[in-house]
Amino acid sequence: MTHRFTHPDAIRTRFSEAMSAMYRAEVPLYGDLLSIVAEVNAEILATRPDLAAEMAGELDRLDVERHGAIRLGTAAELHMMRRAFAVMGMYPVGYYDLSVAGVPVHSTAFRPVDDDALNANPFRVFTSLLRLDLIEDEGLRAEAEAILSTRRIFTDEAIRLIEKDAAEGGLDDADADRFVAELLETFRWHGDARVDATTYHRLHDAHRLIADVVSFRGPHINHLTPRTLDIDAAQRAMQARGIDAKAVIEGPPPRAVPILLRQTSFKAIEEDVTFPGDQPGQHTARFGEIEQRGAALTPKGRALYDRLLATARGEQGSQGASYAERLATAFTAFPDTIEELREQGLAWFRYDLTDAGQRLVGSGVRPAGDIDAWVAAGHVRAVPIVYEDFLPVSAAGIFQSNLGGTEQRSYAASAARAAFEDAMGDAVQDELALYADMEARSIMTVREALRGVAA
Ligand code: OOG
Ligand code: NI
Repeated sequence: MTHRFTHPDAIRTRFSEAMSAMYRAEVPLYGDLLSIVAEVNAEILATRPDLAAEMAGELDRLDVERHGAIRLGTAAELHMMRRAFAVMGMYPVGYYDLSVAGVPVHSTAFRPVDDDALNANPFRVFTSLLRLDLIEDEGLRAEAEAILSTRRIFTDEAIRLIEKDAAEGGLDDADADRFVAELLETFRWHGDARVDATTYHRLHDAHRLIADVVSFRGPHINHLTPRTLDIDAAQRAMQARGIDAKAVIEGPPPRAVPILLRQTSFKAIEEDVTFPGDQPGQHTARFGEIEQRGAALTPKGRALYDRLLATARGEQGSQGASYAERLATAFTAFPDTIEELREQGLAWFRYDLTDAGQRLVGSGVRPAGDIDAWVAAGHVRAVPIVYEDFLPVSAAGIFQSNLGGTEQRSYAASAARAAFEDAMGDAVQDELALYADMEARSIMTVREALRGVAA
């Protein structure tokens, strides 16, 4: 039986394209980042045929790949946002407590979760919820709450289509187009503030981020990030074009085998806004970012990453003059070949048959041993699974740099995952379980192919 529903992957692609076009019009520098990344990626693929071959299955998604970020104000907004993302096959993965880094939000990433959906389009949105409970001034907290309680960030038509999708199990093509256009309105920039200048400044004094979330009509998309294959080259290209790039690339140092996520951004731009009564003002929130993704790490690998990063950041005594040097020195302790990462159980892998493995299947010989033996014999290939998520320390660095950089606050660290999930109306998925599952399924497929020979 065929049905008339448009696939969620297709809706997600339409939405991420619409978002990219909108943001390029709103923040022209983002268009520059897209062209830098396109140039760098083309150059790398032309000069590194090994990489091009290794990435074969992933190349299709590279040009469309990007992530964005929004900051929400209320539980109800997060709840409806979760339902809106579900229409596009995006689900909450991971819980990030940014309060430890002095940013009064907690967050999740809405993203596709299974192999096919990720390959079709891995569009992700880092979604934060403001934590009013961390505002000390009770009067200001109540005021912020009252202001937020009267705004409506979704159009009536968007809500109608979200409900229709949930009730009927999908949207047809015309409804899908309408949904994309209506939901886009939620992410649009509105320069006309909902609060007067005095209130804006009071909120701003409590924390820049509070002003950004509370003062406006909606959760404007604050950056969109294309994925590069060489972030050092992209960083140099940004500087060569005179773009005011962040000084330090967040995440691990340059490596032969990239791990996790490296990110750089240009500083947030100062934009004209108007307060009620046509009073002019200025607001700084929106920026651009470039990312490079590498291997997803196992809990053991992640623990090593966290420890070495802490060392480089001087939290446990560090060596080297610049941060880049300290980082490079600390990470000499992180194995940098595919074989070591695999043998030491530091990264997750996807396994598939090599040409030799295919021939073996065809010849009817059943190979002895297990996955390790088949890899050693050259019948099976291990390719690192791409990290699809975010890093809390890096995210905090990104927040800090685009909030003006100088601000240092501290909050009594307190994760509030249960409250976040309660507000959202669903639990966040465990990213480690998702990677473990991908690896296990690929081993099963390979084993079936090779064992089928003997059957
Ligand atoms: C989100 C910052 C986090 C990333 O790539 O780590 C982020 C924000 O500024 O709202 O996007
Ligand atoms: Ni980002």
